[in-house]
Amino acid sequence: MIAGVARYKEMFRQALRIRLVEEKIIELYPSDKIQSPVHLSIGQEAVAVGVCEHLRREDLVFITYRGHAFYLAKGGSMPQMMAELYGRRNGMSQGKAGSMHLAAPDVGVMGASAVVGSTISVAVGAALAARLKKKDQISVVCYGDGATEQGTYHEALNFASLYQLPCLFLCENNGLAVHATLAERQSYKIAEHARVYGLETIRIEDGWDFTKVGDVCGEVLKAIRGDGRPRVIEVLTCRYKEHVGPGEDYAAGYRSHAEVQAWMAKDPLCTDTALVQALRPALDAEIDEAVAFAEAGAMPGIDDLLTDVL
Ligand SMILES: Cc1ncc(C[n+]2csc(CCOP(=O)(O)OP(=O)(O)O)c2C)c(N)n1
Ligand SMILES: [Mg+2]
Repeated sequence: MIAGVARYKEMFRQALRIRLVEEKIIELYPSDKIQSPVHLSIGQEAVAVGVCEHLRREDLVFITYRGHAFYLAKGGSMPQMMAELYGRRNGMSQGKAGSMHLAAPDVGVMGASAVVGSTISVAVGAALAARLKKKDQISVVCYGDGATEQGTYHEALNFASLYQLPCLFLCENNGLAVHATLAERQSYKIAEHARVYGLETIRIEDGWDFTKVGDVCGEVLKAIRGDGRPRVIEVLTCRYKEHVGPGEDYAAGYRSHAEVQAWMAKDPLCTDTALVQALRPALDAEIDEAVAFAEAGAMPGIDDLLTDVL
């Protein structure tokens, strides 16, 4: 693994790549070319970049509707993602899945769902399959703080702990479920509570710090590969944009602009402007190519309506 300044730059590049793709989505959105609701990861990129630094191609990730960052960090094709958002035939699911259901099984992105918490038990099933087939493979499931309020989350943690399955439960805690804050919703602390199931848990407070997230994920994944037992990582993070859509929603009154600005003041993608300038031209060129690929794609026709459905 690369270290020091080279590692910082590479992780920064990956996080910036994701942010710039989403900023392009924001720019394109008013044109109505994107045929899909979008839940942007802007502000949360360090989580995906940190964990994917230590994942192998054969490791599996199960993600959420806020999935652009994980899809790209795990190696999903950017042009095919963009074409998918455009609803075109050359999209990764021929335009039928949209932004909320990204998948790229060839690189281990096993899929996402709009139903909160619904990929958690699927990830545990995949970890059980890996155990039974004696595969050296970890299932990583990423979910939001809101998903921990679902029954399936608790069933999955209990089952994975009981059968000691090679699974990493990775909670992206942005403190919000749509417009509801943690204080309004939860009587428990996520990491502390997961210990009830006998799982080792770690909480990372500096979720903007991709190298720190990478360091912790590296240690935890090494431990899972070593003994095949499940673990939990909770990362505090910050969603900069509205819950769904390309805009901001401070007018909704559930949080202040100052709160988000305090987070941005620590975020290297906002503060290290020299490195942004240096990396931007190559990334912009890659993103422009992805957009051109999407725009060149054919729209599905009536004949496509029932293909790949069953
Ligand atoms: C089972 C289910 N209940 C409710 C919803 C409506 N809903 C969509 S997103 C969301 C918030 C989820 O919050 P969290 O898990 O923290 O993820 P975040 O959006 O913050 O990334 C809710 C309640 C849903 N999609 N599925
Ligand atoms: Mg949340």
